[in-house]
Amino acid sequence: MQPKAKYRKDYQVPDFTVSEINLDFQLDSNETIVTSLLTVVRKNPQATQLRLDGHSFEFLSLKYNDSDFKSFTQDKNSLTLDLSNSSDEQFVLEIKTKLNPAKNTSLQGLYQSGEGICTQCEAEGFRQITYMLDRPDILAKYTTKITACKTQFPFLLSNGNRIAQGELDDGRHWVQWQDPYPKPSYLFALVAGDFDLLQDTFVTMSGREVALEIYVDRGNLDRATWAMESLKRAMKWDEERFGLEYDLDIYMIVAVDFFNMGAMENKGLNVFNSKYVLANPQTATDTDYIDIESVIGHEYFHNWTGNRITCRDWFQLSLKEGLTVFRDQEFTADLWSRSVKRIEDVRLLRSVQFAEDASPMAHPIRPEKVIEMNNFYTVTVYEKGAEVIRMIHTLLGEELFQKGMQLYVKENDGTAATCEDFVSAMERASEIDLTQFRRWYSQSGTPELTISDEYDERNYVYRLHIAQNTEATADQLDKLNLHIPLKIQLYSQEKGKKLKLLHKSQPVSDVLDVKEDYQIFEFHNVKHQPVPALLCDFSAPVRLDYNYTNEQLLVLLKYAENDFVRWNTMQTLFNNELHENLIRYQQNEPLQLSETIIEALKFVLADTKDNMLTALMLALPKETEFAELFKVIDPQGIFSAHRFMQRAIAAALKNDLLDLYYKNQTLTYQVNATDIAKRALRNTCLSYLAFTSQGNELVKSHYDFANNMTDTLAALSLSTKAELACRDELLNDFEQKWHHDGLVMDKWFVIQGSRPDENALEVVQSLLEHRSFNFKNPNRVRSLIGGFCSHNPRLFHAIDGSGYRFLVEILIKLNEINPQVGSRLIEPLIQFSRYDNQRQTLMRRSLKRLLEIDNLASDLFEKIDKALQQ
Ligand code: B3K
Ligand code: ZN
Repeated sequence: MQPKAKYRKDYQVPDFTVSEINLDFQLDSNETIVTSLLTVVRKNPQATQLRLDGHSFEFLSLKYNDSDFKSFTQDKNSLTLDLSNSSDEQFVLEIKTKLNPAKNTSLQGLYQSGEGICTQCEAEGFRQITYMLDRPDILAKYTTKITACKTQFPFLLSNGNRIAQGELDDGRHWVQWQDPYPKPSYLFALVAGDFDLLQDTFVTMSGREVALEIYVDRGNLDRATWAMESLKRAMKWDEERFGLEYDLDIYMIVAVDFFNMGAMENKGLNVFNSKYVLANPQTATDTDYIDIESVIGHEYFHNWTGNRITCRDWFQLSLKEGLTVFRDQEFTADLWSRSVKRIEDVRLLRSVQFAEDASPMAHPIRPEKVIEMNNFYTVTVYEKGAEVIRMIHTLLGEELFQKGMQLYVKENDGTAATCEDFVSAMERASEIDLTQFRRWYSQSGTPELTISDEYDERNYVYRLHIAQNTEATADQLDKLNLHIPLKIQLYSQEKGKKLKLLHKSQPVSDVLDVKEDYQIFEFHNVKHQPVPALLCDFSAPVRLDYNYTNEQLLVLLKYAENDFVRWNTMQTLFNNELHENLIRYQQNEPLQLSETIIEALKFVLADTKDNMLTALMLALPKETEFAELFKVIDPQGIFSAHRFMQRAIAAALKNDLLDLYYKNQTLTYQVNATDIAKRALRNTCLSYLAFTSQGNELVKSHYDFANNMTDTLAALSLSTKAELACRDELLNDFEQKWHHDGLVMDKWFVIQGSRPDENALEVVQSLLEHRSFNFKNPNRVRSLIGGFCSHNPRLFHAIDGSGYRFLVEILIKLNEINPQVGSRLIEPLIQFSRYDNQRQTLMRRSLKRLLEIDNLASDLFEKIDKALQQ
């Protein structure tokens, strides 16, 4: 039987709700007994059937107001009570179930992670614990009692406040928790285990003291301090920027090793992938530090945007995710560098989200149709969702945006809301019409702006001709015009001076409201033909087509005030150059490096104002970023053009690069903006130098003298990328030092997966047996297998089909163990329409093989089915 799709348009107000839940867990790794007391309220007096969701447990018993109850039917995923003989407006159900956490490899519901036990209920994991109206618009008050062996599970945690605890004669103990805030079942959490505990406090803006607790595996206490500092920064920032204060007396974070995603915002008890908690200079890179802070912030910010105000149904997921990503982006931007953060976010959006829009999985940020909800925790819902919020912010400005936020919170606190509730609050608070803007919620695809300009030198008039178009996507053929905020600047050709934007003689906004399929914007009193900087700060998630000359690009690179524009200009120069070389490669002509690129890079290297920006501007776009510019991707050609550019730039600028490399040493390791920037710049220089005759010597000594993971990893990764003589020695050394630590080994596995030498697949296959590898751990699987399938495009797409066959074997296994992880890994395979016919045939064949698996999980089915229907 094929899994059934749900549609947004079919939403119905529930007939029943649950006002209170009293849970009792008799916890044991192999046999846990759950007793759930549900206070059910009949909201529709006519309703006689109560359907509860539930699967993957053993059902023991059901009582209705204390009496055994037999009028029900069951199927694989639900239990339906026949209530035609009762007219109670309110009643209590008692449901008993039996679970086996140790056998639950899906990592949803209640499962064992290492020696501990924890839960993951979003989106629909609660129904793997007990029967429940498992939908986000059912808000109930939870009381949870956990009883378990005291030596095995000294800590027993759940949401809210600890209200009672005690010991039993048989060596077990119990703790009871109560969460005063009604919440949907997906925010329920339970954790039991033996941990080291880091404690601190935070005093909120109204003067309340909150206990902060971070639980980590024993021995890891020194790796939790950064997370704690990050949490305090997040709490303070949310008060200062959004006026939002924490509402419980305790905030707990638990780090676990087995986790399907990054982290989970359960009320008062966040469960985190240990990757986003643990850090010290020996084990974590600068990027890890920043990522940890951002994920800690993200989950914390959910307390308001997600928990206090949750989603009416899962189609509204972007209501909480897009908004919370926007908030975490702003948090990082305010604490570190706004432009650097913007550049990084745009890189992700353009490479991964644009690719999703072009794939069979294309969907609007508020999807219309879903088979497996877990498949919709996507870059579209999250990152494009955040871009949509950012556009509202651009249109309204900070002050009106915050006014809109306050109204949104006031109107929706304690409820399950919709995206429309949010937009409507923004609209009413600002009195800015967002009617057309709302289409961003319902329309998928990446819009393209085609821009040309004309200069009327007699009348000093400059005109921009702007056309918008969104191509059909897999899910939606007809596209409407969007309201696109296009931020621009004009620069003078000679001195690169920024010009005032005037209409008649009145100043006009630098944000153009693009709304039609074709519009002309006119600027007056422009004395010379200007150079336009378009889409400053990436003011909308669109592709831009304007035919810049090299001279214009050099003006923007040198003089634009907007950092994003300058970085983006360098990207354009790189992309043009890569493109030309790709064509030369495909036509069997010798590849070459232009004078323009050298001039641009020399300028960048000489600019010492902002090391981090210099590092970002210096780096070539990744192969996967470059690939996104093409309808049909040539992985071998892209690899070769990329490789050529790396070598040619290194050869042409060796002395400048060496000079910067030596100038930017950091002696002690500190996590601050200055030092992070120095390391980034130095390692970017090394990424070119590795490809020179001195490469081996430099990389080897970089590795030997590194006193932190950022530098160690830079060297290790370059030794494989540039296939240096020291490669195997460094890889072995790292393995010897870290094989006991899975998190650190993930870095090594990614490097192995993405190694460019021809036998990479063989290596990856043999590493499936490595002592640090564990097929049941999502982090390991993503590092090694994801490293190969997503970060090694040339070899994954090997023309003999070996990469595809490998992924099929892996997915067959993951379908049994953990389909959610499998469904992430399958992405490169469903994007077959982006490749040549020969590869397409092989990829389709692989998908068809998968479709034949018995018991194909809905996660994989949904993606494969969509892909093959193209
Ligand atoms: N809300 C969770 C993600 C849940 C994913 C379920 N498959 C983490 C987050 O976005 O904060
Ligand atoms: Zn989130």
